[in-house]
Amino acid sequence: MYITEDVMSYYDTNGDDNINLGDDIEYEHYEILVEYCDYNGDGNLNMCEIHDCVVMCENEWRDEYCPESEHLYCDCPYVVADTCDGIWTCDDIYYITSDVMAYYDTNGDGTISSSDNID
Ligand SMILES: [Ca+2]
Ligand SMILES: [Ca+2]
Ligand SMILES: [Ca+2]
Repeated sequence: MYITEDVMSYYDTNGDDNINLGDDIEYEHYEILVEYCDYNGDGNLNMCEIHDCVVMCENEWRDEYCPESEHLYCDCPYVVADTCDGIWTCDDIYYITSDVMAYYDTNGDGTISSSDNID
């Protein structure tokens, strides 16, 4: 995680959490990063792409120097701002689920059933 943040703070010079040509980055570096890390091919490198890229590098390193070690899998710990309005994140769904349950599960047994007091 710290490595990812170092990479971001180094290359993301305008602080929008994406690495692209709007940043003060040498074109050669940008090209290399995009070639290896731009998984969705949009020419931007966001926090999760950098994160996955660092994980991939770690796994390549393991293949070479510690082939006995299993590959590392890490979910991206960063929230990447999505450009589409109105989408829900897993956190949103969690809170909405809690709200729905609190509203309909009137006897608090963790299920919504005919024994609850629903209109
Ligand atoms: Ca940027
Ligand atoms: Ca991308
Ligand atoms: Ca219930």
